[in-house]
Amino acid sequence: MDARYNPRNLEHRGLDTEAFKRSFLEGLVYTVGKDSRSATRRDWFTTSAFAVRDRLVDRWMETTRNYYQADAKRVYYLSLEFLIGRLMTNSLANLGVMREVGEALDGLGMRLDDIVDVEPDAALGNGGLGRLAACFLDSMATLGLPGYGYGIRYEFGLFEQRFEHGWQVEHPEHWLQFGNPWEFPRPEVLYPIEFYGRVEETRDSMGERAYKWVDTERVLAMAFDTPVVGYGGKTINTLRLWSARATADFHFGHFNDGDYMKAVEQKILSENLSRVLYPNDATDAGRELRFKQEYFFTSASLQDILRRYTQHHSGFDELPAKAAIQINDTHPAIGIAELMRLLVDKHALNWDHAWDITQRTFSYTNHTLLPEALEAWPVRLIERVLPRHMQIIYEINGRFLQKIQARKTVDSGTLSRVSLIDENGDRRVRMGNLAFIGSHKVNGVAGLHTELMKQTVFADLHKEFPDRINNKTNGITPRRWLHQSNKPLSDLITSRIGSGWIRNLEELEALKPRAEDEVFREEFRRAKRQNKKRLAALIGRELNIEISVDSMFDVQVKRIHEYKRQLLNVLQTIALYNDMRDSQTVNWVPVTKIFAGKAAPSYHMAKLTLKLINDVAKVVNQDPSVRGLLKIALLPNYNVTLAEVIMPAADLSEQISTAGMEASGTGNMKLALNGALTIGTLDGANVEIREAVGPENIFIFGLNAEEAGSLRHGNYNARDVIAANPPLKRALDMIASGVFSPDDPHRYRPLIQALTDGGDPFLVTADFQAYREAHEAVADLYRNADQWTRKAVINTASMGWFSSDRTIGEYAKDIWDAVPVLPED
Ligand code: B1N
Repeated sequence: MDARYNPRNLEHRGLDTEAFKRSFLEGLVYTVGKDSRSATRRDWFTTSAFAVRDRLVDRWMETTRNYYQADAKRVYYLSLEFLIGRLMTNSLANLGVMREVGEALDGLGMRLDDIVDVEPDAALGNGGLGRLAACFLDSMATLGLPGYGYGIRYEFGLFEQRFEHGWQVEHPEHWLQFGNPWEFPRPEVLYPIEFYGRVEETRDSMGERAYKWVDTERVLAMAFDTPVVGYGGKTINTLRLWSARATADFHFGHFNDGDYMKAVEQKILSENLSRVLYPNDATDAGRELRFKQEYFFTSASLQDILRRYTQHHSGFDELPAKAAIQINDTHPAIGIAELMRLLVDKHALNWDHAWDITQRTFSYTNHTLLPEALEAWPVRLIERVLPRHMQIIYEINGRFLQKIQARKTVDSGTLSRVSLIDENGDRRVRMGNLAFIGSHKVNGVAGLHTELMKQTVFADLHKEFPDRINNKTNGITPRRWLHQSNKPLSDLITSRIGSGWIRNLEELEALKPRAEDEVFREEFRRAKRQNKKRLAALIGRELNIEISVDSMFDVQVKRIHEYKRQLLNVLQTIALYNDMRDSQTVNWVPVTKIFAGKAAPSYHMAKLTLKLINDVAKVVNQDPSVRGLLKIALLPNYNVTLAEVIMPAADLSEQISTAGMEASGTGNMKLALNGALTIGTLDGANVEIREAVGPENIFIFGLNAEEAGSLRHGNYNARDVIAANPPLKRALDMIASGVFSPDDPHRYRPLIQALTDGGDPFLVTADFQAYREAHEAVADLYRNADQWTRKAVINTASMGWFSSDRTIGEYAKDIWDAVPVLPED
């Protein structure tokens, strides 16, 4: 008998109700240190989480052993963000013990729902990019791929949003305050990370030039591991997050006795590196601390990856065959220079050899084409913070430009555009170009986005390396976004087609004929209604707004950004409000407009948009002349947990970005999977959603990317368009004259001016009429509940391809060359 499997432990950690009950009672006393009389809900949550965690550990270690025994190729997903959310329901559902744990708690007089509700969100991300990384972890574990997530253990996650007098106010999100039962601190897994200092040129034993980075400041990166449970609980992977620790000897030697306090102060400051997540989504913060965060976690991860590799391999020739490193946007792109430094300076490989290994190991995902989001760090900053890396970047660039120059197709304009250094203005390093050049594959996140990458930011590089760019349309995990969050629909689906869809979402296809099944449609509607009731209750509690579950739930939830055009939605809402007041006899479809989303704290236009939504809501919600037909709810603090309540309850999904600007979107997929119909532009993955569900089951409107591009670059005149559209003009005049802000009539001048003097760069006015007509078509369809449900069913049934399992399968095959390692039995 293997010593690892202690039968007493197995009995102790059984998966049946009684075993959980025993663990809970024991854990409450001996792990949490409370008796059942004084235990709070949080104590019960902690107790339950530890009991569940105990049941992961054996399989977790087994997964690690299996990878090691197979000498499997590992996939490393480096991401500055992982937007995980809560883990209790996820762990229980993926382990398959939801019922048992629920019963065990019942037996102790507790309700699972109450316990789940005290868990804070792990909000270590801003939006889609971070959530995608979390979905990918779930899919890698479910598919049995040896995938590791690497990131930062931020002490403060994305800020908590509250509204005070309608304005967004940010509060710190101290998610670790009461401890985190899911993580395992690894104080022995510690790597030094160096900053500043200078480079000394020396000669090695062969008389070759060599470089030493000296007089640096050091910080330590300490690992915290969180198990990532695949569906079925067979494979359990690892998310390793780095936390900054001061070195033990931090500058104490440099100070005299009198400076002791100063030394302690310095020590504390050095731990700021992992203190807080930058709250900008699709914009570049451009601050030194951010750059240091990027290097901090990338260097720690690379050191860890090389340590794991060199334990069992000699030389580095096999690194590309044993490790695939995916960099999530350019945030970890400094890793390309870092791996070169480690291979050349520390392990004495020659440059060409090291470059070949680096390029074959790295691959890069681009998530945005917005110019303000493309990272470009000032040369002067890199020179100061990472002087050796700046030399390496120059060397990469010199050799690269020389090679390119040798090709006769290249002119000087091309050379200056593909260079790693942007010489216009203060000199900057183009991190996108570095990531492109240092990778064997570069991908976009939806078909249109990938095509636009080829035509715009990477046009020159694409011409030189036509096989490098490829598309990997995003996906979402069906475990969290249907199985766990929408029990009514999930149970209904399983009752008809079995539960295979949870692993193989394409099986939803079998639901398509059910669109014609009257009984199924009725049950589908009932499931939606149940979800709408739950959301209506939440809106009642949070906002004290009474909404009808019979109204159409029209939902726009995502970060607030001009390109996402929440303003277009608000203008249509005001126009509808006017229509409802003007025409009292029309049989209007009752509508509830539901908004949620955070604005970057320094993004004034986005914050003003939130205030506008709240101001309009205040007027509309209490106006008796609309007879309750229109309600507006802006829910505070949009996060994963709130999304899990909103997605299942939506009737209509708003995906209305200016065409060409939303790289993919993933909320669009979550909503359609849960049976919402989409109203949207031909942008991002909406294009592919239309192909999947069929053009008759989606409301596409407005300019396409090409038209939007030429309008933006031509002389578009928003003023003429406004003047020619009375409902639009009226809505704008109401905002501009203070109808919604009588206390400050000019409050919204910046928003109005952006549309008029500003030339309306996001083409809100250009798409307004088409958007309004699309909404009229939506309302007409909603009047016919049966027709609506038919299309909703087809939406759910057609979303199989948007599983992140499909996305990850494509990455594994086309980019990583990685295969699953499945446990025996
Ligand atoms: O990445 C998502 C896409 O679905 C969205 O369309 C896209 O907007 C989003 C800098 C970003 N792109 N860029 C970012 C986030 C944080 C940051 O500091 C940029 N996020 C996206 C997943 O592919």
